[in-house]
Amino acid sequence: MSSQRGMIIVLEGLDRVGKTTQAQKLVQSLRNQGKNTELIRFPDRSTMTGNLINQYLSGQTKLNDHVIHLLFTANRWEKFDQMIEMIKAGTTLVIDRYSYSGVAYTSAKGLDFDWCCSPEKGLIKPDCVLFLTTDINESCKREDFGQEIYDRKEFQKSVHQAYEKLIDKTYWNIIDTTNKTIDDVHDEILKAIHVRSTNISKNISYLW
Ligand code: NYM
Ligand code: MG
Repeated sequence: MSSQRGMIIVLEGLDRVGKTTQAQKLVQSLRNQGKNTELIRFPDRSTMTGNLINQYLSGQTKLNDHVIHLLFTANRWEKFDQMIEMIKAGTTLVIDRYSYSGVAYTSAKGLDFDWCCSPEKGLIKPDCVLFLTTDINESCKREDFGQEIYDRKEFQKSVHQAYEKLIDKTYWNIIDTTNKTIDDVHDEILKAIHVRSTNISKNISYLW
């Protein structure tokens, strides 16, 4: 057991903004610094709920908007115990999408914002959220955009507006990636995390 708990870092943002690339690079850099680090991605499509979510996102299965919302949340609760264990053991978690995606994407459909937040209550609160932004006209042109049901430009604009309601400067960093290289964005992320890491509470906090 390590004496210090692991840091919890979440990457958020619209589809094709570069979260997955940055999450992978971040894990590599933190490991190079000698920190035990694990990458977690939501939705985790490998579980039973993840399989249903995948069918929904790919358009194979239709589901009521409330049902799919709760499946995304359940997909996070499935990982809860394991995440607690890892954090307590001193492992840093880099998480590619989390509850903020859940609330932003579902509330962008018109569902009640508070209702969207409520099943997330009790999940682990991250120490830091890195909110990656870019010009939507650019991200919508990127390879693979359009493959899943939420990949429509007008909907992405609504999701962005919903994300804005969630921004909390006390633990969010907005990283504008427009016209920046992957390495520039990576450096900005490392700096942001360094600043946040000096201010981590001993105890784990919970949403919301
Ligand atoms: N998504 C993701 C949600 O609608 N709710 C959630 O809770 C999460 C975690 O799933 N368009 C949406 C956002 C994405 C899609 O994610 C799949 P990704 O990172 O593109 O695989
Ligand atoms: Mg996507």
